[in-house]
Amino acid sequence: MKRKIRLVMTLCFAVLMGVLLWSPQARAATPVQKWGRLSVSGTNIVNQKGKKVQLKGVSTHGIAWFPQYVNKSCFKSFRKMGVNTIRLALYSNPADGFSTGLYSKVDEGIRYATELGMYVIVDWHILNDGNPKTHQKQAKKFFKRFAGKYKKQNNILYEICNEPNGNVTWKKDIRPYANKIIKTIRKYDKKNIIIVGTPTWSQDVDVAAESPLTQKNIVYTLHFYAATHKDDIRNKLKIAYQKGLPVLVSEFSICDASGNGSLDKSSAKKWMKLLNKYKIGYVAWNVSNKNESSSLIQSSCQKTGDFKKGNLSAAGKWIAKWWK
Ligand code: IDC
Repeated sequence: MKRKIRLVMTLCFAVLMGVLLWSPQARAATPVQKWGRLSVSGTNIVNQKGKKVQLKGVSTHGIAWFPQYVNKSCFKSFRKMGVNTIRLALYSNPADGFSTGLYSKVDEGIRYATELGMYVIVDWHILNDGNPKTHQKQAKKFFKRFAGKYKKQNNILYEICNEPNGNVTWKKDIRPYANKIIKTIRKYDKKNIIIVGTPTWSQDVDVAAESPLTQKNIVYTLHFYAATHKDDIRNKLKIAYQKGLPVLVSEFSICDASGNGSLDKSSAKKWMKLLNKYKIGYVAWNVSNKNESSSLIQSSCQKTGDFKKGNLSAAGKWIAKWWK
């Protein structure tokens, strides 16, 4: 008899635990479960309820050079530290490793981020190719493939030109390029946010604010490296924001613009305060252990996942304080 009672009680306990563990309240919600599909409202990115939200992300290095960090354990350890967004950087220039063979790596990254309930930025990383028009044909094919494949997901953002630079203007080059690529993406994906680069390595958001695009759910990129980019660029952000331009910092670090050199924490602090004031999201460059100051992982760390705060570089440790 006693044994029967014990058995019944154990069963009841097991059922109760099951119910508790599976109830939505008890399961820790992922970023995407909490916010759902993002959109742009006025100057800000908002969640499915229309509330302003801040993306806090990390960017891979070029996935041609550091593909080993595109893995679930790596992304999960950043999620644990408070990161809600992964940016997958595919350099568009063949000399910087571009190859269509890397599309499956991007697919893999999207899958891991999706399984973890994180947002994922698919970044067409133009840099040494300067003008986004240089590889426009390839860009169109790229976004046709990715928007076609992921149009039903609610956690994708498309970044269509990382950093236009050189003899490139907003009106003659970037704006027309953006209009074409946005059209390509919108044939498939009608809703997810599209991120558009700005002149001078994505610093001139003030120029974009003078003649913004007219489509919905567009944000404009401002990139900064705190030791190089200071009040002059912060002023560009203030001007753009006050004019009503929605901005996302889809790449930054706290060292100089080479991705190396010493950290400028005082400039970095000014940046973070300004971004938090405006509720603008930010994505840190880069997830690798390359021996340069912008790498988020210590160069002595050989792991490719399961990172703890102790594995982060000096820049990583400083930035991680802003994630929680
Ligand atoms: C840098 C990497 C470096 C790599 C170089 C290739 O940190 O390891 O050798 O690219 O050209 C950017 C770019 C980003 C740069 C980074 C630092 O978006 O690709 O990465 N940076 O220079 N804009 C401003 C700085």
